[in-house]
Amino acid sequence: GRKWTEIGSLDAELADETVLIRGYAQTMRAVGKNMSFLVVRRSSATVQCVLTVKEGLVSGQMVKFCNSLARESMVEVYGVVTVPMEPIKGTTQQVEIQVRKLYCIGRAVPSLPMNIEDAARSEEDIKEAEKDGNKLVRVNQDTRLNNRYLDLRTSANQAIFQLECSVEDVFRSFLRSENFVGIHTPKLIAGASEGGASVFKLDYHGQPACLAQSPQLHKQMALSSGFRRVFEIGPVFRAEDSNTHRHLCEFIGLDVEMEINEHYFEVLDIVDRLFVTIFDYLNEKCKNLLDEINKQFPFKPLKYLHKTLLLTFEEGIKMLKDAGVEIDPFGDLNTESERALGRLVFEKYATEFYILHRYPLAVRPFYTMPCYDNQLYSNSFDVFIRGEEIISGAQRVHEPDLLTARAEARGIDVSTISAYINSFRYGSFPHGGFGVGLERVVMLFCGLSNIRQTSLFPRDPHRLVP
Ligand code: ATP
Ligand code: AMO
Repeated sequence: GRKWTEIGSLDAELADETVLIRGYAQTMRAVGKNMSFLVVRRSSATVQCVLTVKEGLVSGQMVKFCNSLARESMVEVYGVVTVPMEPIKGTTQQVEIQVRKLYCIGRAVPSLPMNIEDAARSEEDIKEAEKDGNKLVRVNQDTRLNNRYLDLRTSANQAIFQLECSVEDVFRSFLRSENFVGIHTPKLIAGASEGGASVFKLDYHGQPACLAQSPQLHKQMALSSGFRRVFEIGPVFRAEDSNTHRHLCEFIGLDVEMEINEHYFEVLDIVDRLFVTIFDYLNEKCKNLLDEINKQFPFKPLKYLHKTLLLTFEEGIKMLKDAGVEIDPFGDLNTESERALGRLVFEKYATEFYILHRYPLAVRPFYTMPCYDNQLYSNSFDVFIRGEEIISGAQRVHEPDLLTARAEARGIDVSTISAYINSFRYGSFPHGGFGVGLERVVMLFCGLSNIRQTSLFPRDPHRLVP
């Protein structure tokens, strides 16, 4: 039979064996009429295939066929593995294939909208080449996103989405080990769950409806239904109306909701152990992926403490004030002050991951529990990586009359959330939780500059295709 082999597993141990590989024809280099070098790529692995008429291995026709292939065509190569005398430059695998047969099973168009080699180049390499007077092609973000299925073929991009999957895996397995149950809440709902502004409205069989801005109402109703600890991994929709580097109109939310016995610190303890577990896993088990990402997008490893730093909002405000940043002690932090605080925290505590809690009640959603000792503050928190928010969370108001009053005070039409409020009228218990933006976690862990890089087919205000 034929021996199918992954390009990534081709090594000297397979010397003299006949193998069959499948991959993208990355480059073809003709040497005279009788010889050609073909580099074939799959995922992040590349191998050099040699076609030569000399020893009668292939026909001149076959060499010609190889040279006429369009880049990125899908090919199958049947041949013998050899180990060259000299180390091979430019491919990941340190063996070659002496080609016997070459088939093209999926032709690419002759002129690509972007070359994968161009798309895979680091900014550093481009600048380095420019110093020497060589102008290399820089592929801009619109070209990348318009041709995302090509852009995603680069090694760094392949690695980013494998890493993202690992974050999901660890999120799930950690929470399962802590007795959380995974749930799926509806994405078609009757009203806004996070306030009105950024909601996608639609028609639901003649009735007005919304795409869920979060699983907030239903994850809490799951607790009203007797579940004590739940999590969800699912899409979240926000009709963001401006373009930023960290907002998408559709993102993947990692949500948690849990019973509280005595204090919302029980929720913070889950955040702490969950994220330390995720970061440790990425650093220990995903080294190859991080290396691949680093080659194109160099970044310093995230600095985090084994016990996550916990700061109160008041302490944060004081740090900012002491550093001369003008700030409203009962207002929300803006992007700039969040970044500034991130830098101050790093200088003082040597961590780029921390929890800021006890936010002013006025800047938090209506369902947030006020602090018992001071109603100006709330049992709420945000979590930051490298000075940018990845998580919001809080203890919730589980007392239906207070919840109604808080919603009304925010101008929310209570009739649209009566099922949610009523769910707390049948025996409720203290609870809290949080929501994480998956794309932000991967973006910030890897020090990437734009959230579109960590969304497979990003949705922003200007992009609904592909
Ligand atoms: P969350 O949804 O938890 O609020 P977020 O990261 O969007 O997460 P916001 O509280 O909405 O955070 O915003 C924090 C700051 O980010 C705002 O004060 C504002 O400066 C900035 N910001 C938020 N949304 C936008 C936007 N669409 N365009 C530009 N800046 C924004
Ligand atoms: P919040 O609105 O802060 O909280 O969202 C939670 C987390 O989701 C991510 N996020 C986004 N990611 C990409 N694009 C966006 N437009 C976007 N908006 C938010 C952020 C943010 O920290 N119901 C609460 C959570 C809770 O209290 O349980 C909520 O939705 O990483």
